[in-house]
Amino acid sequence: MKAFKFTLAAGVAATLLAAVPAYAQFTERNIRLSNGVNEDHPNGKGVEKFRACLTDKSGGKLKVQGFWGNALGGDLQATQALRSGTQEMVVTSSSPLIGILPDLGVFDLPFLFANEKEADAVLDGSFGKHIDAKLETVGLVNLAYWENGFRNLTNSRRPVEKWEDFKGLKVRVMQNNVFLDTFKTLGANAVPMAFGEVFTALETKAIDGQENPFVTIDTSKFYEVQKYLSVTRHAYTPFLVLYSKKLWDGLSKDEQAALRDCAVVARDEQRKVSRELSEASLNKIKGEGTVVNELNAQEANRMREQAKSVWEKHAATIGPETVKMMQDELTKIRGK
Ligand code: KDG
Repeated sequence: MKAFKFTLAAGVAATLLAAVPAYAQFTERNIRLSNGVNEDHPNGKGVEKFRACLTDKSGGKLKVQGFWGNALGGDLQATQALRSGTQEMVVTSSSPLIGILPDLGVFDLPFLFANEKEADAVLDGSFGKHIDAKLETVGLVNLAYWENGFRNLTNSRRPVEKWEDFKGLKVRVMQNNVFLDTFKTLGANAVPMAFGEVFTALETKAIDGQENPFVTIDTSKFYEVQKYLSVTRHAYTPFLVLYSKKLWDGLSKDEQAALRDCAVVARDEQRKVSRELSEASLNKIKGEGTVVNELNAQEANRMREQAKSVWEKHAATIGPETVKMMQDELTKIRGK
């Protein structure tokens, strides 16, 4: 029996190693990758695909250890750990990082993208590379853009059917001045707060509402403490798949290439799962008793008009070159 087990193990090892070209340079590494969301969020499938791809390319030498639900700290705290070289990776929203790189605020401009197709084209094209280059100057290597998604409002007090209904609602927003201003401009009492504190703040009624994509409202169970969901699609936030540049610079070219390739393979899986789960999450939220309303086209346009002033106000802090580049890219994609 022992001989059989040895032969089997040797066979598996040989298969794994056969997948790796003899000349490839890989070192045994444990890559700690943290998320603010829970593992049943589409990021769970993304990390699974990323891990399997790296195992295949490195013969099992590059291992990914996933941490969920802010186990290694919130988005900003984990990102700072990357910059100091004490953690390898984080999958984080771009929004909490604008204090590190103001240009990231461009993604928070209200009603920027009309649909996922536009978002993918901008993020995976020259504009995404423009942001990637800037991220490297602040110690962060972005391997790919995954999907956080279109954001919608939940609250415990009333349906929001027109922008005036925001008045007096205490709404948690990400720690980001563009979001803060957007919700203040809509009349809400905006409260910046780290993601990990949101559920308790909603449960204790310290805040009335929050805003996130359906899959996050589902997998973070916000529906348990939110009576109303209003489909506003007021912003689309990407996830950055970041590697510590301090640690990246110590990797071989083969390891860097494998990480980049696998983050893109995993991106396509994560987006696919995110878009498949989105509808299912909305139905689940409805099934749990949350009252869902969709803004009609006229009220959605009025909300867009009301939030327009945020663009002018923040263009200077985000960076006029970055805002113009985004606008030019969208004009090109829309064929206008
Ligand atoms: O780590 C990712 C989460 O923190 C992400 O869901 C951030 O959308 C976000 C929020 O509302 O903070």
